[in-house]
Amino acid sequence: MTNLNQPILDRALANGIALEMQGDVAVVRLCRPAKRNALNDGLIEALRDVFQNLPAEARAAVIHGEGDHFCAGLDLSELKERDASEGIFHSRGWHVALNAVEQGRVPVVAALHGAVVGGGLELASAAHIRVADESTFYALPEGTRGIFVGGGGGSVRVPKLIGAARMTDMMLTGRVYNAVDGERVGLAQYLVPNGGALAKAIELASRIATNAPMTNFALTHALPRIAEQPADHGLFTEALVASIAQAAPEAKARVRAFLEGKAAKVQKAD
Ligand code: 1HE
Repeated sequence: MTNLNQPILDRALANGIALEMQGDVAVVRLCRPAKRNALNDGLIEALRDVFQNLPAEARAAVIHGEGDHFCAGLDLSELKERDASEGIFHSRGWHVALNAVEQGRVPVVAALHGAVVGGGLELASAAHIRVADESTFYALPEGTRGIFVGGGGGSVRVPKLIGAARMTDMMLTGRVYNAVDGERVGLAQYLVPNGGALAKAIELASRIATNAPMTNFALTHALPRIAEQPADHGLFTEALVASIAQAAPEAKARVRAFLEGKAAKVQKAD
C-alpha cells in the first residue's frame, strides 16, 4: 500500500471496512456480518476514508459484503432523534461517503449477494457496475419503516437504474425483487450462480483496470454528467471529452496496435 496511510486503514478496519489489493484491484469489504453489514456512521466514515485514499496502484475497485448478505441498509439502532438541521448535515455526510465511491479515482464494481436493502441498495447504486448472485434480493424498506431514502443518494441513483416508477412501487408497497427480476429491471448488470459474485466482480474489475485511465475517467465522471445535460450541451461536452481522450498517447498507441493486427478483435457474444 503506497498511498493509503496505515492509521486511516486501521481506523477503517476498526469501523468495519477492510481493504485488500489484488493486483491493481482494490477489494473493499464491509465486515459487520453479525449486523448484516448494516451501515452505522463509523462504517460510512470508513467507507469514505478508504475510497478517498485508495492506494496509488489501484486502477479499479470492488466492494462486497462479508457473511450472508451484502448490506442490510441503515443501522436502525442508530436512528436518532435529530432536528431538521442535524438531519440535513447527517444526510450530507453520508452523501460525501457515497460520492467518494461514485466519483472517486477508479471505477467500482459491486459484488452483491443476499440482502441489498435500503442504504445497501443506495451503496450498490453508487458503484458503476453491479454483479449479483442468485441469492440476491433488493428492497427499499424505508417506506414501511416510516422514513425516506436520504443518506445514500437513493432518490437520485436508484431511479437512474430502474426508473422512478419502479422505485416508487418498491417504497410504497415494500416490493422485494429477487435476483432474476432485479437483473431484468436493471438493478444489476450481471447475474451469476450462488457464491460467484465476488469472483466475477474481480474478473471485471481486473479487465477494467487494463483500460486507458482517461477512458475510465471519462466513463465514470463525464458520461453521468453528459447524460444529464440537455442534448445540445451534452453533444458539446462529448466533443470535448472525446478529443481529450483521443489525444492521449495511450489512445493513439491502442488504436495503432489494432490497425497493425496486434490488438484483440471484438468477439461475438456467447
Ligand atoms: C440490523 C439491521 C439493520 C439486521 N439495522 N440491525 N434496513 C432494514 O429495514 C432491513 C432490516 N434487516 C432485515 O430485514 C434482516 O436483518 C435481513 C433480511 C437483512 C437479514 O435477515 P437475517 O435473518 O439474516 O438476520 P437477522 O436475524 O434479521 O439480523 C441479524 C442481526 O443483525 C440482528 O441483531 P442481533 O443483535 O439480534 O443479532 C439484527 O437486529 C441485526 N440487523 N439488519 C440494525 N438494518 C441512509 S437512509 C437508508 C435507510 C435505510 O437503509 S432503511 C432500511 C433499513
